[in-house]
Amino acid sequence: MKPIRLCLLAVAMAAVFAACGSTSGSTVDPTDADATVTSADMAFETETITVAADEAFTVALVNQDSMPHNIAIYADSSKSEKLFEGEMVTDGTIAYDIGALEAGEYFFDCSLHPEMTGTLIVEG
Ligand SMILES: [Cu+2]
Repeated sequence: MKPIRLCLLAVAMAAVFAACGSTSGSTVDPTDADATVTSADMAFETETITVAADEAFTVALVNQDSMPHNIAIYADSSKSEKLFEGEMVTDGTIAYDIGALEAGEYFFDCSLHPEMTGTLIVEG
């Protein structure tokens, strides 16, 4: 019993250290961003973010995966009108400067993994 538990603990600790470890892309303090999206296990853990209308804003992406992710913003889930596409980041944090948007509800996803989706609410 005990050796197995110790082994599981070691695996869990390694995962935690890996998540806190290396970063790539431009690194920023996500607390400076107007909104923060966290991705882990091939999904956006933060599915809805809210920002103010008619002023430029920053969104931090905290990607805890070893797979690259980004945030791409579209007018709606039909993805017919792309408004923003961020640089990819792998196992790290990146901040995106996004231009002012009109009040409304927008759709975002990861360009590489379209099954990762979220909602951007721009409040007027
Ligand atoms: Cu992705």
